[in-house]
Amino acid sequence: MLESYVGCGGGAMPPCALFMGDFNVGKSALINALLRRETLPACREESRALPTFLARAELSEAHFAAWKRGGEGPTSITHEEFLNIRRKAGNPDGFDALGALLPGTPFRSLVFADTAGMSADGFESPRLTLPTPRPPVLLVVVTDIEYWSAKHTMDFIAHHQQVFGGSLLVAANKADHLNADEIRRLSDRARLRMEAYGIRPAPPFLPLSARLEAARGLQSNEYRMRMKREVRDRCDAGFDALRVTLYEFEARHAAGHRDIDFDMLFTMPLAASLTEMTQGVAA
Ligand SMILES: Nc1nc2c(ncn2[C@@H]2O[C@H](COP(=O)(O)OP(=O)(O)OP(=O)(O)O)[C@@H](O)[C@H]2O)c(=O)[nH]1
Ligand SMILES: [Mg+2]
Repeated sequence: MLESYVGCGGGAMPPCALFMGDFNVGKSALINALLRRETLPACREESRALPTFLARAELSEAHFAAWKRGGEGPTSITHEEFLNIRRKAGNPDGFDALGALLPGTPFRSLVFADTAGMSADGFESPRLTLPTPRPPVLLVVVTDIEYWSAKHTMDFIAHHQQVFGGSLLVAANKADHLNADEIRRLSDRARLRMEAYGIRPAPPFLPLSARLEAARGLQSNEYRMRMKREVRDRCDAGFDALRVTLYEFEARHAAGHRDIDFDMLFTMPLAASLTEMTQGVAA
């Protein structure tokens, strides 16, 4: 069970699910699948993603904003500008973070935070520190299930298990690349491997597939149809476990906070921690 927080500011801070992991493992694709819309670019090309915060808002259409530390506050932008700023050359104003307020997404008050791939540009082993009192943040460590036990990933999990006090899970994505036996074998061994590495208690390890999930609601999707039933079932079960964990985390921390706006997104303590971490590594 994931630990609950104490002293999270009288419920004023919205709970947040933070997605971190290597470049190209599917962080953005997972968030898109969870929110059931293609808000974030998910592509093979390496992105220099600024920390990006997404939340639900009672609006008639999606709104996007960019933010600069020490600047005048959020700048309203279009979705196209939002996508462009995520490319390095598309950010001449030097924004530090991006935000999206989306109508009708499944999570009422959980903020989603997307981050840059860790192995990009020497961004190899970031260490995130959280302010005190610890804000309600659940860290989703996203990995490619085939390479999940690489040393830098184990180090990353071991370090952040301490920082997040157990509010951490491993999303082992791209399980659609494996057969059912391989998925089962890797999942069975994951706990032992982490414990042997000194990660105790081992966090939940969820084999899943953002790609299969994105196609789940679609009738007769070719990619899902091609997949062996057992693989599909295991990936769906892993994704359901992720979704349920996020809903539970949201329910535990959502009480009493007000509607989310851009000012709130960009002034969350987590936003400062993430921009400092990103800039510290880039410097
Ligand atoms: N087969 C398969 N491909 C996936 C899956 N999830 C993501 N991908 C693909 O993997 C590539 C990277 O996905 P992204 O979501 O952009 O990965 P990311 O971790 O956000 O990448 P960066 O932001 O560059 O660090 C894209 O081509 C996705 O279509 C999956 O579950 N299965
Ligand atoms: Mg991404």
